[in-house]
Amino acid sequence: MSNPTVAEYVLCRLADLGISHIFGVPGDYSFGINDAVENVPSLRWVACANELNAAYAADGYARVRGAAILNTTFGVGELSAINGVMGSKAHRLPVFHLVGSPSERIKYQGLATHHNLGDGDFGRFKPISESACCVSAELTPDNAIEETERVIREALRQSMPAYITISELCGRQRVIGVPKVGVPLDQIKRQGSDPEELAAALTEITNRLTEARQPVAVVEALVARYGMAEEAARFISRTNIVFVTTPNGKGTLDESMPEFLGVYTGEGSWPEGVCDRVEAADLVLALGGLANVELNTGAWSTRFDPAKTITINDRWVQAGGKIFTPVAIDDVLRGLVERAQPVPSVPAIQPQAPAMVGSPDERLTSANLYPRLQRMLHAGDSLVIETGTCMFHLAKTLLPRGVESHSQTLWGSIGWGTPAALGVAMAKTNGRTWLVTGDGSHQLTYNEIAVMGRYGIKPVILVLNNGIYGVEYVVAEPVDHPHEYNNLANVQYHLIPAAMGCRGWLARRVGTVAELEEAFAAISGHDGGVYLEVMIPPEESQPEPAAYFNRQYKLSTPEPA
Ligand SMILES: Cc1ncc(C[n+]2csc(CCOP(=O)(O)OP(=O)(O)O)c2C)c(N)n1
Ligand SMILES: [Mg+2]
Repeated sequence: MSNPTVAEYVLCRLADLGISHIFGVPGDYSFGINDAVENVPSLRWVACANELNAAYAADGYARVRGAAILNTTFGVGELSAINGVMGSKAHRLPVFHLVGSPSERIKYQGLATHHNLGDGDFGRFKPISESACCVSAELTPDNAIEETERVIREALRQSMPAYITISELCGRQRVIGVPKVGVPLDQIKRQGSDPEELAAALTEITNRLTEARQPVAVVEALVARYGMAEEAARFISRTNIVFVTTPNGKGTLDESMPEFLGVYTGEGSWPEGVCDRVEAADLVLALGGLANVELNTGAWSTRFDPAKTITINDRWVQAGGKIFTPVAIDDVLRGLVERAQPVPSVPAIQPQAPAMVGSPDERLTSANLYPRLQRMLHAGDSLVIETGTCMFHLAKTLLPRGVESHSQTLWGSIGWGTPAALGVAMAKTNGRTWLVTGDGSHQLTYNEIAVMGRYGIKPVILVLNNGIYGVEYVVAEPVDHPHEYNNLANVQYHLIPAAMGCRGWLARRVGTVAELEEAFAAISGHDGGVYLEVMIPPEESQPEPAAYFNRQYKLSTPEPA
């Protein structure tokens, strides 16, 4: 049997990882890759509305499957995807970005083509696209087998995107050499450890845990990126160490675990008592590092004493001034599970589901919406949380047993949520995908609803219609007039699914508690997509005091001593 083409080969190798969908927009120069998808039976093409949406969808997919494939065309396509791919880099997701480029027969003659500046320079976009990735390769028939192995290995090792460019000509030519067959992602050892360093790191951590009277673990999303969420849960159950997540780590571990205290984000922590409890700990074990950015730390109000903190990063452990490296996060967590001994039990804080408030005829508000939403989530469901006011409310909402959540607490690119929900839903094998998004964010990418309808995806979408970029009002400097730039176009959101060709969707506008409850009752027995336009009063988004604005953006000249 003849060898596969270069494009078929790389697609097969990526599919071996357990990826079964490819998100993208076709285009000249990329047809070699587009056509190859049709020859790889285990891969399904997902035709996204635009390249940025495709990148966001791949990001969502990689959060569930561990890796994803994105395909765009030269210049115009790849540049449109960059914001999304950069977000995947920030959130440590191995997204393989395949880009088709002009044939060597064009490049070698220096012919000018479209999707370029008319000067025959074909090297302009590669460095730009590469900057959103941790590794790159230009595949040819001669190097495809070796280069594909290198790129996959490095993207998985660093858990970051990879840029793979294939010319239209090379994509259609057969690989030279003996093709390799890969294994699923969860069977791959992604990073190695130095045995002495690992032993020393494990001894340091276990000794410090034995001495500690009041230890606490802080869980970050990176644990899940290396497929270690279950191992972290096992460690917590065996030691009974109490734990918190950060907003960025929320949904990584089951919030119904008895050891779960809440979400630690400095002064914005939830529930009451969590901040003091974390800051009083004599040992903080940070599983998966700490995303030390203002969105994740209550505007840098978290307090971690380096002398009392041990941080388990992707490939190194820090205990005060001691650095252990290279030690892979999976080796460290497995080692800790083996050595686990119960730590002193201290009274845990029991976070509660938000209280039910609001009578049937009351207008909807955040206060009466989130408790009802919380009670609709069931084991196996995933919750996608867009950046905006909903992110702050949902960080403080207890996730029921078996519910995971995803957000972009670091990159924070609005519009991510809608396509990411498509990716999450496609990657999942059971449970519903819920999306909570503000109206402003949704306007950036709502054309992806048509893609959901086309592929029969059945998410539950809540669009919070306050008519404004609400969170921008909250964090903008208080002034005596509304900012025109924070006001939105008056969209009839609940009409979108029908206009976008979504069949069998339940789409409604809800403005009162009774209307919301009725819609939620209808959802339970509904086998189809759900789209609720939830009317939220714009008055909820009151500006924070000027002092907050200054703390967040640090604009005032500091008081000299
Ligand atoms: C791509 C991008 N553009 C602009 C911003 C700045 N931004 C952050 S939040 C936000 C408003 C979100 O408004 P909406 O989705 O309506 O949610 P709300 O806060 O009103 O609930 C904006 C414009 C951003 N984060 N990302
Ligand atoms: Mg809004």
